[in-house]
Amino acid sequence: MSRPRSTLFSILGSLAAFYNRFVRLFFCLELSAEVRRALADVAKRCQKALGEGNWVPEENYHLTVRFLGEVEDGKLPELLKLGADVAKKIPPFSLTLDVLGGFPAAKRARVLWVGPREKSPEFLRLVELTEEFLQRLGFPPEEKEALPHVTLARFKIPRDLSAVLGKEVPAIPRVEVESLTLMRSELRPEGARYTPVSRWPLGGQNAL
Ligand code: 2AM
Repeated sequence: MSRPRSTLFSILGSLAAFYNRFVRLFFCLELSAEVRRALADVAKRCQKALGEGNWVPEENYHLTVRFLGEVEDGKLPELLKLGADVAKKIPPFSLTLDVLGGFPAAKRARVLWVGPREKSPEFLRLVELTEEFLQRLGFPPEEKEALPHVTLARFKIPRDLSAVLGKEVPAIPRVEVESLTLMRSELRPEGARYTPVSRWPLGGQNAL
């Protein structure tokens, strides 16, 4: 009688091992509680005008540097080294989140975001360096253009965002970027749960 039970356990064990071998990861810049609070106020105003959508919870706001997707956990040590190597080459910088936008287009948007009006050369350098190091590890190149943004909402059916995009964004405290984070993402029915895997301070002796 014990045989079927142990077979079942062994199948379940193998399944668990298989799924545990992959982790969904991305490199990002975390935001202070103060900035996230101000962004939540902006999102609330937009929500009044736009209504239904998947509004990102305040604790999940971040600036993506590079989305990696599902990665075998054996790759973690080299990704941890990569994060440390990239971070020490970029000095701390700051940016102002002062413009709202929509992806892929303002009139049929699937994403409502807030980002900096001015280009951030440091952000671009951070993305380029991460990309360069990832390609050396054999990751396929990222096709999407790097545009610093914080996603406030996602829409299943594309939306016209005209009602909110022309408006001035209420002042959001300047974002002081002092570290790079490797984040784990777990997709759950109630929404994504993000957990920092590691954080590295920017700058240091080799900063560009
Ligand atoms: P987004 O905010 O523009 O949707 C975690 O999912 C982060 O990685 C999000 O900020 C998301 O950007 C970004 N990302 C980039 N490409 C992605 C993809 N193919 N699937 C999920 N998230 C992606």
